[in-house]
Amino acid sequence: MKMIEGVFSVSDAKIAVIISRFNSFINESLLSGAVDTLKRHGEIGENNITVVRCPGAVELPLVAQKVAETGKYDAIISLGTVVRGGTPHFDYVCSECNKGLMQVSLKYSIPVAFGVLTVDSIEQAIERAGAKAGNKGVEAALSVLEMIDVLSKIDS
Ligand code: INI
Repeated sequence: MKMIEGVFSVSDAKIAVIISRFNSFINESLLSGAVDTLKRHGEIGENNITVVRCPGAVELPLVAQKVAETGKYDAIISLGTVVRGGTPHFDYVCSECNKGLMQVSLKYSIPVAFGVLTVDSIEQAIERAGAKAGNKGVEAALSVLEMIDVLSKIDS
């Protein structure tokens, strides 16, 4: 049996982290978690990490597409927070953001992690941004590290 699986240390990889400004106080914690994970688990140097900011979760797919088009990055981590309100707006924002990011990943064959919190309340967001329910930015970073390695092993 042949098994292909990824490890987390991909020190030569170039990563773009795209982060939305909406609910920025939560997103900054996701960013800290993601960058810390890229450095300590991925052994990636600061020079190989680029952070790009955009207004909201709706804009993440277009930014991801522009970043992917450059061909300069091995993976993209998208970070944001969408909090449910009293209207269907939440559903549109989440679904368009998620679909758009997935399209970029498949079109350019690079990992695009969905580090976007989709929650019912700010409390739930805080819990998932470094408190009792972990940190979605860490999870997103670990996923791209593993994916970069497994995709390169499939190629070789
Ligand atoms: N953007 C978010 O990232 N999170 C939200 O919770 C949110 N809400 O609730 O409206 C949100 N809206 C802005 C949206 O992402 C776009 O920036 C805006 O619609 C302009 O295109």
